[in-house]
Amino acid sequence: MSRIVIVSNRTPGREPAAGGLAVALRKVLDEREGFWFGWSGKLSEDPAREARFENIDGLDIAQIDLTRDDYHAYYSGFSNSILWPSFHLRLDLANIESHWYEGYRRVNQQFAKALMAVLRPDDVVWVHDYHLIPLATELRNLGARNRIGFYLHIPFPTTDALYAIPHHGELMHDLSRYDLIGMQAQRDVAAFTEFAEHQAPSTFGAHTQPVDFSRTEIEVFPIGSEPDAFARMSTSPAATKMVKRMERVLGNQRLVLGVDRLDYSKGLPQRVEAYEKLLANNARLRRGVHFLQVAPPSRDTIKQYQETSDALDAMCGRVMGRFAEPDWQPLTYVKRAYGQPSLAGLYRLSRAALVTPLRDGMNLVAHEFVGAQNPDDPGVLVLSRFAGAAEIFPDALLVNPFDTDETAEALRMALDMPLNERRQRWTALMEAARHHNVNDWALRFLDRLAPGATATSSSRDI
Ligand code: ADQ
Repeated sequence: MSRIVIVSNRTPGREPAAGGLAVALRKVLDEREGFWFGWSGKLSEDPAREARFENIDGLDIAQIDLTRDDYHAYYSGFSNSILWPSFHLRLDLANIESHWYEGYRRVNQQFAKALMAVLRPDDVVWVHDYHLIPLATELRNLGARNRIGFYLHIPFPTTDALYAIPHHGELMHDLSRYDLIGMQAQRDVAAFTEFAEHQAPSTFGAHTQPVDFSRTEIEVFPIGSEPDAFARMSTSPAATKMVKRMERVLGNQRLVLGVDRLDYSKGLPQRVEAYEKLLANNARLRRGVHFLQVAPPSRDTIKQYQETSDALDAMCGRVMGRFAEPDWQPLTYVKRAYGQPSLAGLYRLSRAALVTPLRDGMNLVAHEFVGAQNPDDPGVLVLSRFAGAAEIFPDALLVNPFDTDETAEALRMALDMPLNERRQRWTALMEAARHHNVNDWALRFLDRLAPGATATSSSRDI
């Protein structure tokens, strides 16, 4: 059996993996020979160009260091200030400094060189996410003929948003050098197909030939979590400890929960505004409900992230000022990360979760929340239509997160929902979460990428 090489921007660290993704890919590498390749997290003025191999808790990892300048242009610059906002249709927040592209390309070349030196001809390479779109091209330029797959964790943009990205023609050429591209949702494959069919024939980039996806297979592979692991974790000692802490504060109040990285794509200020409207429109609910938003800072060297954080501070302050009383607080806002068991406890304790991103590849919090519910008394999922998860969870209360009146009303429905309906909805959600679990996701992608795999009727050759 061929080895599996997983490539991502960052290699997993020593600390326990935060998300299901790292855990699932670890499992793959427990069962198959192979290793995980990526950036070490270290910056150095004169980094070695060869990959360093290390075994961390049973996982074989190969990593390289980067220079501070390259890292800045590649990661904070092109990846997170141009690609991330554009792919999430936030051109107003993009910072189009086209020179960052050179650093982005250079880092992808460094990745390719270091990886090529340790790659065997029959290794299967699985590349993750928007930081590494050019990697297949760079590997192929060095002679790699391996099967190479790419998984996009974030949404694929509309053609207009794509055109706002410097060097988008090159990037589309780069995508066409993969054998298989996986995306989160039908919506993404539709946007991609629109480009591939109508724009690619007239897109050249720096090439004499137009972009041609005829040798690339594209398919939807919705990622998921490990819902049964979350179910177990939700009654673990660490979860119970967190639940007890919260219960002391809550008394008879019902908990409404939000859990997100602090990112403008997650719709946090809009969510707080919706909660404000809930309290304004339903005086009877005041003192009987408490909103807890957990949002650890991320990418906080980027100005747009600091501004989102400030906007959220202001919104929370406004709601406190408007509704708090000496003996009642309408909300708590916590800017830090918690371990998965503590989160699982919070998910289980809450009567409703607000998962309302303005746009999201999938959104794993939705999956984790479903997994952690008590089947006898489950909470309600209020979910954005613009998360990939909306395709998986039609039984959630789906909302337009830009419409804060609608979100407020959905939250009211969630809080008033009779037990019977909550159970019915949750049963359907749990079935979907199990069906789309992260372990099957990884195996399905690797099956399709395996040498000699043939297209299924659900896949789309373009
Ligand atoms: P993210 O944008 O990071 O991921 P998401 O899918 O919600 O978004 O995953 C976040 C993960 O971080 C979850 O596992 C969650 O438990 C964890 N997390 C969030 N807040 C936390 C906190 N306060 N403490 C501890 N853990 C916390 C990108 C895409 C998504 C896509 C995933 C996976 O943007 O759309 O679903 O990749 O493909």
